[in-house]
Amino acid sequence: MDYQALADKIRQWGKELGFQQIAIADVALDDHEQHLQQWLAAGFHGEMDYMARHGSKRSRPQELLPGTLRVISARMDYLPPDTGMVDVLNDPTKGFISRYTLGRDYHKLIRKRLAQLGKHIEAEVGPYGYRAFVDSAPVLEKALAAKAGLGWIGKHTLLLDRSAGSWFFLGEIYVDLPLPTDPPLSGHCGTCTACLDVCPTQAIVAPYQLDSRKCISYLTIELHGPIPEPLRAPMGNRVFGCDDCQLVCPWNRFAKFTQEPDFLPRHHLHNRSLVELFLWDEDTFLRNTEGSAIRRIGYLRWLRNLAVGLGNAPTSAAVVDALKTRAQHESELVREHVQWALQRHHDNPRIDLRSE
Ligand code: B12
Ligand code: SF4
Repeated sequence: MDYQALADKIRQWGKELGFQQIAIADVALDDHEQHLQQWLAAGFHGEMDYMARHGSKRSRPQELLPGTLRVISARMDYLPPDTGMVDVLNDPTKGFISRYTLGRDYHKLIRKRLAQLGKHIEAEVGPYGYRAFVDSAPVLEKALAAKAGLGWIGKHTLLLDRSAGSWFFLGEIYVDLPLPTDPPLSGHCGTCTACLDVCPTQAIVAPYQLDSRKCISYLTIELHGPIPEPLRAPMGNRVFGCDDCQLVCPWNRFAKFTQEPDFLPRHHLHNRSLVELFLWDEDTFLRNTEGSAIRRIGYLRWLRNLAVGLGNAPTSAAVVDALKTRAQHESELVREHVQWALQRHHDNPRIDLRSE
């Protein structure tokens, strides 16, 4: 079997399936395994028990899928053409939703395409051992992609490439084929610390080290209970995920727009006022988030996040009235965040300076 020719075909099929880049690595992740263990030992995973649960399976692909020799990593860009996202972030009356969730949930779409790629390979080589993943199993996706040369891990801990920036998803196929591997890239963060400096909650505690417990993405998506009070004010109007460390990264000037219509922002999620989003009843929430990753957090955590956003919004009758509609909410989680927000408007009313 000419594995070099097969690797070239895999790249070509990948492009035809809508991936911007495909690259191949072996399965030795020794350095990353050490980093992962240190990260877990420091407790930086917070409540994400699944990050610690699988022993060494996450850093040893051959333990997750016995027989695995190579990992094919794939990149799919999700940056939507400019839709005034920065304006939304800078408008404290609006709810900021991070770019990766404005469109359809990426998991299904990418997994389906990877499964198709797996089938193409099968048609060429006959039955072989493989499995496709998109953030769906204990897989060290960034480390594998970095090893394959899809980019380097930046100081904000995301995978980053000189010509692609970081606005992309990763997915991979574990295979038992001895394909030729691609070389890793060297890092190009240099002395830049823009992502560390901009992070509203100082979650990037040192270059390449993220304390998830402080990251707004974790607080709004992964955390189940109350958001620690000292972190609520710095969250501003970020109600689902956070993009600040990517928005400020100079390499993202070179990022390309997505070619996937499914990743384009949906009108009922993007550029909406916090008040409007907060007043959705549960049926409206379920309807408007159908097919979106936002649905995964459920209605109560959605209200929790929005209550924090409203607590940080300029004081107005509309904001206070909206909060009051949920002051007696049956959920303690929601009630407590609403109380916090109302108290802020009571103790420290804020004027919207933009309208002066
Ligand atoms: C857990 C998780 C999170 C957590 C923790 C993030 C993190 N840094 O790990 C939280 C909830 C905070 C999160 C947030 C986000 N996430 Co997330 N997340 C994951 C997940 C499930 C696992 C990541 C992981 O393995 N973490 C473990 C720790 C140890 O990784 P780490 O801190 O990066 O450390 C590694 C390296 O940096 C290196 N390292 C550590 N120390 C050092 C020191 C030096 C000197 C060096 C050189 C290297 C090094 O070794 C470690 C092991 O590889 C992956 C999917 C997957 N299965 O891989 C998606 C994933 C990383 N997330 C993704 C996205 C899009 C996001 C958000 C942008 C979403 C948003 N807009 O809100 C934010 C970005 C926040 C940020 N700055 O990272 C994408 C990233 C794509 C990309 N371009 O890199 C992924 C790959 C999902 C996907 N399939 O596309 N996420
Ligand atoms: S996603 Fe936001 S909160 Fe998390 S590290 Fe980046 S800038 Fe900080």
